[in-house]
Amino acid sequence: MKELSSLQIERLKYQPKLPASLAGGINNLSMVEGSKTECVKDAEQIKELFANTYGKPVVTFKTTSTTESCAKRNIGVILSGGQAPGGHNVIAGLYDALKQSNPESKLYGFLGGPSGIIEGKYIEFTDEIIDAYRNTGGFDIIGSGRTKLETEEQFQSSLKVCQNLGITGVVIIGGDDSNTNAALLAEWFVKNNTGIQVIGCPKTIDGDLKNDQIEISFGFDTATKTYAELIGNILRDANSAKKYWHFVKLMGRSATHVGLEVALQTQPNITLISEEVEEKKMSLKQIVDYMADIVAKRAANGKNFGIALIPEGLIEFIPEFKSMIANLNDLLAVLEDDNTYTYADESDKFEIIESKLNAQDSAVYASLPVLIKQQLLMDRDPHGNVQVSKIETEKLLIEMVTARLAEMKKEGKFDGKFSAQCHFFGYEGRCAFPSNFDADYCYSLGYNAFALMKFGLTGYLSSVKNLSVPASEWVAGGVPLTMMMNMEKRHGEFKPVIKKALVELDGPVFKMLEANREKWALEDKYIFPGSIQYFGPSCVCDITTETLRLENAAKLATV
Ligand code: FBP
Repeated sequence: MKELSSLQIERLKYQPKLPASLAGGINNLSMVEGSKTECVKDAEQIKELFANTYGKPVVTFKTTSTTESCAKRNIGVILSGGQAPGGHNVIAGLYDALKQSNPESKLYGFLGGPSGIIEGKYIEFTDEIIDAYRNTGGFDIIGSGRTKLETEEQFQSSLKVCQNLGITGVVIIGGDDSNTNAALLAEWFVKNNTGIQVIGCPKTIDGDLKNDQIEISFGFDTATKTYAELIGNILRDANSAKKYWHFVKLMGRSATHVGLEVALQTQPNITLISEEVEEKKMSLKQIVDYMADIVAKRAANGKNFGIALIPEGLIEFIPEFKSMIANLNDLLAVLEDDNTYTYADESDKFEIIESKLNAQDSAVYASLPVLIKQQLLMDRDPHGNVQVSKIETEKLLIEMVTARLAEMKKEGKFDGKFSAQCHFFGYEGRCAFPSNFDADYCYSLGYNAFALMKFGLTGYLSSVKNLSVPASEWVAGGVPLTMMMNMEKRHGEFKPVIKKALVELDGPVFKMLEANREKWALEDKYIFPGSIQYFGPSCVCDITTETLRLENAAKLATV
């Protein structure tokens, strides 16, 4: 019996590329410091909360001819939050850098996410373990989790675990919430003179952990290519059978970077962008009218088929829902703590909720189908986020578009057929074999994370920039986590958090969609990207995303 597929065997052998500044080896590096930094907003509060780690400079690395090895060190690593292709390569890069700096050094992997460091559950990595996971998708090497790391007790237990293992550095691989925790842990470790450094690595397929210093989070490249392949296949199917409308919800909890990227790669008939919905204050009815109008126009041209991309987080951006969900979050937190409430049955629960919300929010909640009402009451994730992956917006929209088209039929404005299929693409892309881009980027991020530790830094995010050019020209360095922070309301309280990067409506990526979507709605300009290629010509194996290409081209144009 085969134990590995041919692709698995070949991918294990792939040697990820490093930026030239790191390729000279971990022992031949020098660090260049930039000027002091400020956070994005709420400087007073952030400065006070991060008195020891605030305002540090951005740094970059250069190769030097002077060789300097390191004393033996023990480092721990955590995978945190949702899976993203390339996580194993971050660990491989970190491991290789650590062992190159001193073969006696040890890397420990905390199991099951941040809870691993709190509860002292870990493994020690060996060459054998690392070699079995090089260039593979998934986080199964040590598992992941969404435990928040923020209380004094959790920090105390983490300290004990680190001290028992002789750990002097922790790398947290995560998204905005997990890196917020990394910043809190870094600050606490410095404040308590523990000598333990904390470095973050930017992970999330959502692509919303980015700023001037972080061009993209890892996993976005592979996940969007995976979804684009699937959407391309569905476009072909729709264009062949010519009988279905496909409503596809795409992952990306808040921002619509995934939907936007996939739209540019495939050119579907409808692409909803949450940020635009919010900016234009579009109601659910207006969104439905917009979609029904395109369905009717295509039907008038004899096309009773098409494809619509719906962002996972849409519901939270529709103004009437945004307010209702925010108040519902606060209400659910209160009801959870107040055990005087018991519910006879589900409809009793809905009634209590409706009676406790203000009139406007109550009306919005009451107007929803039971399925969506139930889904909105599901547990929040540990960071207080609604689990939008469980809210079937695609079904809600199909139901509402069907109803609107029935009305239009009566008004003589629609004379076609509307038969819809729904899909949700999210988990399909989070553990794919990392593309060459993600394999290289992740390995570099991990390698670079150790370089930041080597130079004694803490409270930094590993940063590798200049990503639209060949890997050898990438720029490796670090950016202080506090630089990305502001204060936001979570679980009813204002907390320091890393600001999410939403789609910029005046940015080049959205502008590209805006300039083309009318044409794509009616004329069929579908593109079929096919599957990710790992071996073959560079023009198909090493291409990155349209998002990165357009954003970096715009940056260059303004220089
Ligand atoms: P991260 O922000 O932790 O990377 O996770 C993002 C995400 O993939 C979202 O796109 C999605 O809404 C969510 O995870 C799903 O979470 P879960 O894996 O807990 O179902």
